[in-house]
Amino acid sequence: MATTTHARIFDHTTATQSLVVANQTSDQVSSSNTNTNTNTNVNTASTGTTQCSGPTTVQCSGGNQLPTCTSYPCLIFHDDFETLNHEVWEHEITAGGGGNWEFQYYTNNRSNSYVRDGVLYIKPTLTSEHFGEEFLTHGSLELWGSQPGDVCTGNAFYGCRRDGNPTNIINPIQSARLRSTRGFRFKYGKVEVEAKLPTGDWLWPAIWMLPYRNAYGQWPASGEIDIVESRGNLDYVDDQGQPQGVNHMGSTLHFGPNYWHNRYETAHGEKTAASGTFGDSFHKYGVEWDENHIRFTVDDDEVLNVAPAENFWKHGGLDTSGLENPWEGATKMAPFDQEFFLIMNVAVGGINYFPDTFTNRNYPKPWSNKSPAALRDFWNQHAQWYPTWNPDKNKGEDAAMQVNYIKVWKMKP
Ligand SMILES: [Ca+2]
Repeated sequence: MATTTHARIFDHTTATQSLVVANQTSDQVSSSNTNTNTNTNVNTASTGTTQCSGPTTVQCSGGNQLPTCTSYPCLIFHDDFETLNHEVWEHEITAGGGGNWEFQYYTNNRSNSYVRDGVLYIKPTLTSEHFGEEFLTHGSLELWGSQPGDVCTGNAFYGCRRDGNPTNIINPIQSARLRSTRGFRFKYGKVEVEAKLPTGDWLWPAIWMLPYRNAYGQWPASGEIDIVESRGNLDYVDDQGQPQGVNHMGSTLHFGPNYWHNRYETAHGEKTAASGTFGDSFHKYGVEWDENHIRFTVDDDEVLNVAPAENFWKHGGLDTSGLENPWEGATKMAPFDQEFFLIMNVAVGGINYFPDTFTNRNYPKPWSNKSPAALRDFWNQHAQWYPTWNPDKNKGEDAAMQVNYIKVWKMKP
């Protein structure tokens, strides 16, 4: 199951730019016994001087003040997406993506992220539709910004400015990535997300979590919790012929003392949809996380359960590595014993998540992960992949990740 597809190791031979530290994944799945409409369990956020946000988001903005819990399970976060709450969700603005040289850039507009009828849409579109095709090869994508609402959020991987030329074109896809860094973060509890994943070749949706503070150092030493990731491809299989497209999903923990010793292979699970796909209807992704284990589910079926016998250093077989243990003296769940925040995004392509060894049955993969011009190679074949996004049907929303709600409960004091 664990394939090299999840490797975040940057291949230096392909690099036209500098070494990348990747983070792109997502998801948590969890389970269960909570009624999906547990408004009865909502604990009212304490008022005082803190201004609390609207009724659909049980969360005080600014400072991450959680509601006071008096009974358990205690709903500490609930976004039903009746509105797009910018106090909770910050849009990332960057062309650097998740460090996998993906083909999208992230922007903050209501074409790529919006709510309608209680559903959040994250919809990728073509950059050429906004700026013209000439822009890709001769334009400059300048994201540095100057106002609080438009400053670039990540310059890693040339994220704040890119200049196009015929070989190194500007990211041909616009998309969105939202994070709750300012508005909501938590340690231990249960997460439930109801979402419909995007359908369309080379789409890479993710619902995931990163540490609020890097208490144990840089990625992946402080961990990454991927609730759900998928590939939107219509007909895509791995080297064993097993499904790897939109009918398939995965959950993963990333952890290790450094970039080269990420032991995600020991904390990764996958599921194929029993029928249909994860893109043709809403599914429930869950995470149960406490001081002993972290467990992921889809529609209450277990995807992955990681319960380290002693700690993550031993769980990952790192005790024989000869390296320094960044979690020395910490709890057995370290690095997953700190506050994490939520992230939702739709990435496209890149050079790590779509292995060259997998087979796209409808037409060959347009780019090689070793190509120095993967963006160009991908874009040049858009007559093949873009129709699979169904841009002219259903407002193009088949290619959008759709999130109906996110709920987080604290399960005990
Ligand atoms: Ca909703």
